[in-house]
Amino acid sequence: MSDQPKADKTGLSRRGFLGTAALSGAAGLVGGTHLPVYAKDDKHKKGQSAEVGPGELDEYYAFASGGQSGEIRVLGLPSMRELVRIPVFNMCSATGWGHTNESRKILTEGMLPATREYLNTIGGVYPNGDAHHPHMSFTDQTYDGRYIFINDKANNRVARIRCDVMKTDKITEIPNASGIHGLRPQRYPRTGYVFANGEHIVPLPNDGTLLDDPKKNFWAIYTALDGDTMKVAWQVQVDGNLDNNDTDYQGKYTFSTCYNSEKGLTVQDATANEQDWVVVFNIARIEEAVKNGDFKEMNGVPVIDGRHGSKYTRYIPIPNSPHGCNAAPDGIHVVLNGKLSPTVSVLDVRTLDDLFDDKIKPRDCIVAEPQLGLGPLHTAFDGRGNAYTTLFIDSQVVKWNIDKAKRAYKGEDVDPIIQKLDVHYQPGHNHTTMGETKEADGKWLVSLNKFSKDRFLNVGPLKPENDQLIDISGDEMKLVHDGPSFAEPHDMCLVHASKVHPSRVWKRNDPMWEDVRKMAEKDGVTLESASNVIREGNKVRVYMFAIAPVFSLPSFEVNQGDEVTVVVTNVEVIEDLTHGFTLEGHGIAMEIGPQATSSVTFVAQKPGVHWYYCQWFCHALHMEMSGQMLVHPKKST
Ligand code: RUQ
Ligand code: CUA
Repeated sequence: MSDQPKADKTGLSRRGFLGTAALSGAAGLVGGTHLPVYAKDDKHKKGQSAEVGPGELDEYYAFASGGQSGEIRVLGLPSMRELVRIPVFNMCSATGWGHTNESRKILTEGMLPATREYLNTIGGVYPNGDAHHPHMSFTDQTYDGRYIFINDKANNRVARIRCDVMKTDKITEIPNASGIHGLRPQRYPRTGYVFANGEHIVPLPNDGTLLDDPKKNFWAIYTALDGDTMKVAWQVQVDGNLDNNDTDYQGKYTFSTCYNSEKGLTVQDATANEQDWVVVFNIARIEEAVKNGDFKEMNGVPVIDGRHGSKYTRYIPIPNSPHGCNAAPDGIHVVLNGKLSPTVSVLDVRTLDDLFDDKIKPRDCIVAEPQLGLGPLHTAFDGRGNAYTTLFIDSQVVKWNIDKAKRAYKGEDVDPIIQKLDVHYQPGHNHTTMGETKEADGKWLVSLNKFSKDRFLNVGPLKPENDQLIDISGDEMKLVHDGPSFAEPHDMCLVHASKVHPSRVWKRNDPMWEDVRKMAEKDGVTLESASNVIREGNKVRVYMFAIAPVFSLPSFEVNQGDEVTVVVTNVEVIEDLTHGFTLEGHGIAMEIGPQATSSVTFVAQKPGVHWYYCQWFCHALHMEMSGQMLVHPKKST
């Protein structure tokens, strides 16, 4: 603990507050070893129990997207208890995401210049997002606990969340593409690439020069980001549009469904064809193209021509406006969900080398096409050869067997359907535990239903959605829990707890506040023991640290019109001892976790006394953890 702060200039010392730490209620956790206690397995004898008793931990993390809320929610499974929310594309009153300098850097640094210019008219950062598809990074075909990636359909972004601290650390705005929707990380050898679909066709370039003739001028773009740098590696221009995507288990191919092969701009036009397609991308050939210069550069990104006839892609006809795209954990099959067709189409990835060598026809890659019911949207897997497909219109989940579906496709008289289970109501995505990895364990399925209707107390016209937990460990699916959720866990990623290793407190050398640390060094200030007010013209930098129940600066003074940066470092070493800094009447509130530094910049416009206080309950004297900013009025001249 030699890197811990000692006494400071205000006379507050760590020792002085040791006595009060006991009052905080958190002291008992110091240095505790936390061996996970998962819900006991003996409860599961007759089917599993979803009950997780008091003090027991869940066996899985569920990373749920927040849909149009723009955030990620972390739940425990099977209890479905919500554990934490991670702000991503939204603004957050609790944590200051969107307001702190640290979050604004992440929100702005990957922005395109035109967006930056536009956003200056509404406060500099996007206040919203539409987060659909959270997926964890992979190493060797299974989750590796490093990152969660997620798309923002509303503002064409891809974000990365660090699983060690459960905070967003990179956001990249994707050029040339529109409506970033389907998103999947590369499974093998590792992530690697993160593939992101542009759902909407737009003029290429979309700079106002080509505003009409969608068939000729509007295009959809497939993007590969480098998951390590979050920079765009390359893009592919395709025919039709792009909806959902997935990658294979071999690192060779990636796939995307297309529901608008017509390139229609209206519902009627976009649904005219009986068949649309799945487009397959050949990763090695595309990398060659980038190396050999077979691309056009657009907004600093190599854009490869992947339209019909190109050697980089193949188009496989699929009925009808297909939606979900799901690779099975057997590493062989990919299920394309027919949406307007009652069928799903099963593609065998082992046929794709021949397809790209033109030895077979596109439809030869389809090895099954079972008719499942109305409105198949997404499919999940149990690792035992079974698939679970949501039927939006029928409000059901259908369990079916891949092998039987293949035999039926060849003409054998077998019924691939094992069971249909009613869900409530209109399911979109579904997800199984570890189901998109080679370690699919077939224990739980969550059906994310778009409507709840009568399932919960009426809360007025805007109702929750319903995320239902289904036990799939036995021969029969059993519905065990209704989970109301607000707008809108669109999709989730179910990860065994043993894969994720979050920190208990921050590390002082975290890159999150690197900029602030440099600024402090220039000012000759040590963040961990700071109680300094540094003035440079009308710029004022206020440094303090927080230790329950005080800020090291009980007050500070500035002049009206000063640009003030407040930097607060939480020097607590105790787990779960988060402080906050809320400045009354200024729209400022930030979270400062144990061993973290947060900062915020504003202009002190309002003369007078303005209290600041800690808004995260930290101590028996939490109410007293406060101070005052004195703003002297501008001298009239
Ligand atoms: S798509 S309900 Cu945005 Cu995930 Cu299928
Ligand atoms: Cu510090 Cu409440």
